[in-house]
Amino acid sequence: MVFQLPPTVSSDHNPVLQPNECSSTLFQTIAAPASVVWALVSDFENPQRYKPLVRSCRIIDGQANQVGCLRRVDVASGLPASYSIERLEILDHDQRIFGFSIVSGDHRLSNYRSIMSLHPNGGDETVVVETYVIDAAEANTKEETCAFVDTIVKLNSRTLSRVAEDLAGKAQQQV
Ligand code: A8S
Repeated sequence: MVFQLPPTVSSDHNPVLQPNECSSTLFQTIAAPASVVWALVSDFENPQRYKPLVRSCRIIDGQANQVGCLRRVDVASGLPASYSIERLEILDHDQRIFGFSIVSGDHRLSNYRSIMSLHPNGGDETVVVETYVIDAAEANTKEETCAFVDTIVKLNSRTLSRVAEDLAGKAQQQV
């Protein structure tokens, strides 16, 4: 499968959309250094560290945290899905850019791709920018599909913020 976000998305998060696709970009400012946030975001094998709906995760193909590897994510009960198979697409430790795609699963998310970039904001703050693109789900409008995904992505970014700030606070106490 070809990762379909154009190269420019890593810098301007502005993908060119097909008629059946929808996209959204979310921002989160976190009171923790980028290194702390990056340690969480870049750990493809352990999304449960900051995604509260993830129950467990394991690498099912390739070498953990190497581009191209696949993970199986099992999610909490009560959701419209139980698992998702996801591919690590981009892992740039220098620029702190992370991208993954959803390749299959028992959910209705089709052709989901996401890119996250971290931007140090001075004063030990980090701005996280996440852009995703997805095909409108069958029998749903683009707005409905994006509203569903936005809810999950916002929940994840709030939890990322809390976990990273806790870690940063602990790191400070040890100094
Ligand atoms: C992410 C983003 C998303 C994850 C979705 C959109 C998902 O893990 C959950 C419910 C679903 O219905 C689909 O960054 C799926 O993880 C929580 C199982 C893919």
